[in-house]
Amino acid sequence: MRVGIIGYSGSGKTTLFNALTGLSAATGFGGKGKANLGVIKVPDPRVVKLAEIFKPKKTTFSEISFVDLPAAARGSGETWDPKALAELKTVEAFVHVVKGFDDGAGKTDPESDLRALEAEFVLADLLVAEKRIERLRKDHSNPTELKTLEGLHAGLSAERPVRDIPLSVEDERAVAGFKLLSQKPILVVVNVDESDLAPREIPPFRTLTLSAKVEAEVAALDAAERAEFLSALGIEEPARDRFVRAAFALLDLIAFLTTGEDECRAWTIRRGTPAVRAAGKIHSDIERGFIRAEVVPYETFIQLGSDAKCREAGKMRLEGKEYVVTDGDIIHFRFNV
Ligand SMILES: Nc1nc2c(ncn2[C@@H]2O[C@H](COP(=O)(O)OP(=O)(O)OP(=O)(O)O)[C@@H](O)[C@H]2O)c(=O)[nH]1
Ligand SMILES: [Mg+2]
Repeated sequence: MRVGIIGYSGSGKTTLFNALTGLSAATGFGGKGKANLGVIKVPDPRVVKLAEIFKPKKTTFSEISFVDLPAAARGSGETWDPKALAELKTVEAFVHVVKGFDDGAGKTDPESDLRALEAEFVLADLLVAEKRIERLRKDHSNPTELKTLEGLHAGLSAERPVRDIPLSVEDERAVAGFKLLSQKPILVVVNVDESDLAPREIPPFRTLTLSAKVEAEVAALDAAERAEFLSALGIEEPARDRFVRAAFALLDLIAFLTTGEDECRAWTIRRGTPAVRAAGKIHSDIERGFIRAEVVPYETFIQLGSDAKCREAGKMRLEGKEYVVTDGDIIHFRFNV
């Protein structure tokens, strides 16, 4: 999963990036810094446990990669340069950091910052739609796409983000290639002062309230110090763990597991993915040559202790291509190429 960290300059994007990745990228550049790239492993105790049982050569967790781009200040017109915009198009979701701490530079208003940047994205998408509509009206090459885009244009003109405009499956297909900014799912992080960590809500967004500055300090500590520091501050769980859960819920992601002496591994997929597609996550050959999936839920496997015991007990199910994978399924794919 690739996530873009967005928000106005000084909202704390790079500070959050450091808190999530444990890296120490330089903060406070005001739109002149470099993009930061980082990857985290998704904590999954099931993978740890399976690795204890199988003692595999390799243990692999799911990963989330982050892109943190410097932004311009609010109200400066263009928040990102074209290169940054192109970068933003490549991510699957946004983490939108809004400033909720007081740095002495005047009143902070997380909600209006959020709406202002949303409006910039809506405008950027509107321009994309307009350009394409103009072209399609001239060359009549695709009446279906034109109709879709006109509908989209009407919504965007009324300041609605694409994600709030109902689209048919065909509409979705027609606009997918544009990678519209206001279509991407958003997780809002309200970056507050450590003295007031009370959760803020900004409907209808999924919101995490945290102090990026404190969390970045937390991330830099070793495990023993960390627990002490967190409890002293009354923080139950580090930002990274809260973040991963929220991101999975936002994108409706689940994990299935594969085991063996070579590798124990978690794979991230969208809820509702059929077995044959899940197989394709591992390798296109397994998707193409899919015969069946042998499935046992993680909990059952742990109770019984081995694949052989699961088979004996009749708990290893044989499933076909269309089987909908559920969270925690341990799967062995049978395939033929
Ligand atoms: N008091 C306080 N300061 C913070 C907090 N989070 C970030 N800062 C400070 O705000 C300044 C800007 O933070 P950055 O993380 O660099 O902000 P940014 O969003 O990456 O800014 P650009 O890269 O310019 O777009 C830094 O000096 C941070 O130390 C916070 O929770 N509390
Ligand atoms: Mg920054």
